[in-house]
Amino acid sequence: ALPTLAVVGATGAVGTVMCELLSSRKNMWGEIRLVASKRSAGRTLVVRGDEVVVQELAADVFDGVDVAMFDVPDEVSAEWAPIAVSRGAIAVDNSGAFRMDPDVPLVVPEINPEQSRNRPKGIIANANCTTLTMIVALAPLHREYGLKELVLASYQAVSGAGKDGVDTLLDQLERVSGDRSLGSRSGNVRQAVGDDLGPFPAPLALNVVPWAGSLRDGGWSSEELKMRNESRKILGLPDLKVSATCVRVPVVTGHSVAVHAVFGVEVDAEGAREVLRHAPGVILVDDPAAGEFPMPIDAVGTDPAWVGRIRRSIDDPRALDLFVTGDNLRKGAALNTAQIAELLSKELQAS
Ligand code: 2RA
Repeated sequence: ALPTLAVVGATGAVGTVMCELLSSRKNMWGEIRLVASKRSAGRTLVVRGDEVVVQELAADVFDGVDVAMFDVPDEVSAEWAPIAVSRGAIAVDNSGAFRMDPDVPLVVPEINPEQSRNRPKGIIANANCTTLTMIVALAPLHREYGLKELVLASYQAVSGAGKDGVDTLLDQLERVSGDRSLGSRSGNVRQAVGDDLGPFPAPLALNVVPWAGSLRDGGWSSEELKMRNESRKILGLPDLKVSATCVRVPVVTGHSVAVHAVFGVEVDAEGAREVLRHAPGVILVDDPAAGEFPMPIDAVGTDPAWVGRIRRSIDDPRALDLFVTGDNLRKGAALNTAQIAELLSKELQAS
């Protein structure tokens, strides 16, 4: 029989995309249980064409479940993923709660699928969306040239902060759209936007905000440290030098990263393009003369990492500069989780 799947957080921003993906990908599941907080329990969602009633999160919803996906905040995963495991499920967690735990593999199926079998805690972690956006494109370049250092700047969409982030941006855009005074030097976006900043520390409409996550030592944001620590773990490079600056931009969905990557040997842009043309999960979009570059408006709703603007550094023949864009709710979250769960489904069916 096909394994039973539970989707915890089914009604959230990522959970909604997960339901779409489970309806469109090759079916690897018997029963699919949808689970959410008390507030959303009782709602009906459509998965694989069937109406499914959302159940409230409780220990017994995991009875008989083989694989439980968690698309919920860190503290909910930290509490409930071990409960799912104690009830016999393998947990695939999309929160930050377990990513850096040495006993929890951090799996990207295009890069390190074999690690999904080594799960001493019964938990497999899914990387942060900003890391996932770029890592699928960087891993094949690392295999070819040997990565030494990354200097990164992210351009993160508001849906990374959930539905509240999206509503906040759209409300703010409505408030500024008719205000022609904003075209003059005396225009004041803060005033036009008003007090409701939603989950962000500053207005997102007509602005960019160099901040995502929470404050950590040395002035770094948690999101910047995630890019560093998770890249090191996924690539198996504990000494990789990584400096990231994470920036929120007024885009609904689609995280982008500008990458300066230094390798151990000399590189050339056409060689890198050739590597990326054949890399799984990557689409090369690199024809600036024709106006073709990777952009969120094109990448949204698609599976691959879109890569382009590939240049060899003028000042360092071992360095490449490039731009990557991906759907932060798909490869950045739901898709990668679904791919990990599908590895488990295959494993369970074979055993
Ligand atoms: C963000 N990476 O974009 C976070 C969400 N996991 O806010």
